[in-house]
Amino acid sequence: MTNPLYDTLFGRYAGQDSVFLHLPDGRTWTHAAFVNLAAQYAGLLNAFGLTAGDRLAVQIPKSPEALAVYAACVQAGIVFLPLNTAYTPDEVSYFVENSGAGVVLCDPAREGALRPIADQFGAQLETLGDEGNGTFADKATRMPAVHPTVERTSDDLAAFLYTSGTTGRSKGAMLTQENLLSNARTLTAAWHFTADDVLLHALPIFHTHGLFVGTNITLLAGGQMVFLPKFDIDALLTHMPKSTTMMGVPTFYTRLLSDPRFTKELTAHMRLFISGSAPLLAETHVQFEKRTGHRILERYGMTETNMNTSNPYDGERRAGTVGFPLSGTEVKITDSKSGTTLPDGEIGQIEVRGPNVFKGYWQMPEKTAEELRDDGFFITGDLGRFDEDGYLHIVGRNKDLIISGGYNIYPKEIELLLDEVDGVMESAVIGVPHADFGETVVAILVPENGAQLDLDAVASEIKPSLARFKQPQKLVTLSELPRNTMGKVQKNALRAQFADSVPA
Ligand code: MLC
Ligand code: AMP
Repeated sequence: MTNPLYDTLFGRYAGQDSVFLHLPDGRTWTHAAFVNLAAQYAGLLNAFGLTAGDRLAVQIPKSPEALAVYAACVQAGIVFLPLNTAYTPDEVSYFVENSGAGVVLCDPAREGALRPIADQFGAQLETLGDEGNGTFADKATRMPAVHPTVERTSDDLAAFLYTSGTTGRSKGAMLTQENLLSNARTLTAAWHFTADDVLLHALPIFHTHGLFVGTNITLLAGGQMVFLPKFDIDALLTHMPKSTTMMGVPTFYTRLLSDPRFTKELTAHMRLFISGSAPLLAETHVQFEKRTGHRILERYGMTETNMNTSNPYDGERRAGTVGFPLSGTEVKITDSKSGTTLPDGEIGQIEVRGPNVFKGYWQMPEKTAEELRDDGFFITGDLGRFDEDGYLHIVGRNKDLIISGGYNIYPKEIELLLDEVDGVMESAVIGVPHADFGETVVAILVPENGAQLDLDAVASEIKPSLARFKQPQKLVTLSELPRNTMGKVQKNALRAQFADSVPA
């Protein structure tokens, strides 16, 4: 093999007229059409001057063409760097600068906003829209539908996925071909994916869940996807009867349950529902089984590690747990101070090791050293315990993180912006329970002596720098923040005080 990830997921489909994608408008894409387009894109990226190891930053709407950009990068050995479509230009600017991306690919609608950023950092800007339109698509039509696959080894980089940090600065998690391939192989086997499967795909393709877990497994198994542009309850209900599997964040499941059209009959053709990226309430699990007869299979993963644990396909899927370590992945619970392994049953930090674990953070050796031990164990920042039957329970987080509808939000990033606002002395950002998103963002502000804060004005001021999903749903003022004897802000106390402050 010359390029393990490309050969295994994409190259094998050259010339094959089997169906790969179903679109909501009834159109289909064959595997051959998909890999041909990817080859044209790979050729074009090379023609732009990008070669193996260079970075391509993409902020584009979900479409088959967008997925083909990923395949093209793998074929050309270019590092694929997908970005949340909700990020503002301010946010995108950081990723372009930090990654040193040579080309930025964006939605035609954002060309005006992103061109100055691309120019500033010496990157070429091209566009790709949700209908396969744009400058990139136009230029690609002139490229041949075959392209020489660049030789890569398993240890070469395939993608950078940025993940925020507790310092407020995002870190580029460097994922190798082996990280992605080993996890796809493990999950395909663990979840019994085959060529008969049709995955109902409504997740975004700029994160691990929708990009790697969903698509890599489908490609490896030779299955098909109903490829929806986003979560849309009507579309999900329409396409579920011809699907066999679905992957979603817990919000998908609570929204389905709140719709009376979602019935047992509608799920008759489905064999598996998988949940992850945020905690699934045991109550949701129970209600789902009552309504459909299906027990949701919950698994646990991260950007840096792909998937680590999963409830069993056969055997008890235990509500409120994330199951057992996946084959080839070691999971241990350690004391956060000493790092020693704790006996089963005790709560500690979750550490993982295996071929799924990333190579480190791009150009941040100190951050890498803090979280990735010399012996290969990665300190996840999650807290958990194994029960007497070996199921892993996630009981909390050692990191200051909010997960809203499956998107991670680091309070520090928002606090740094709030602290800059005139009249704000300091701030604390917390997550509070939310029926739809699981958690949502509340900002607590301490005004400077004598200052009167206009909370709407504060919200407007930070708006340009923050994606909509990160913006506080509520801002409140307090005369001071609760602190412990060490002077550390007691976020637990704030979370208790403001628990009911945001209605669903
Ligand atoms: C959208 N909005 C959100 C939001 N998503 N607000 C908070 N949290 C979210 N997650 C806001 C929008 O800005 C908008 O605000 C309003 O909600 C409606 O927008 P929308 O586009 O219609 O939202 P909707 O389609 O309803 O999206 C909700 C969602 C989506 C839950 C379907 O967020 C989603 O697909 N989440 C999946 C995230 C994911 O893939 N995570 C995996 C990470 S990988 P307004 O005010 O303008 O109306 C990972 C590793 C692992 O964690 O283990 O998998
Ligand atoms: P991300 O950085 O987006 O990859 O998010 C990873 C984080 O999501 C993990 O560290 C966990 O905190 C959380 N997570 C993922 N899956 C689950 C799950 N099934 N239950 C609870 N938390 C989860």
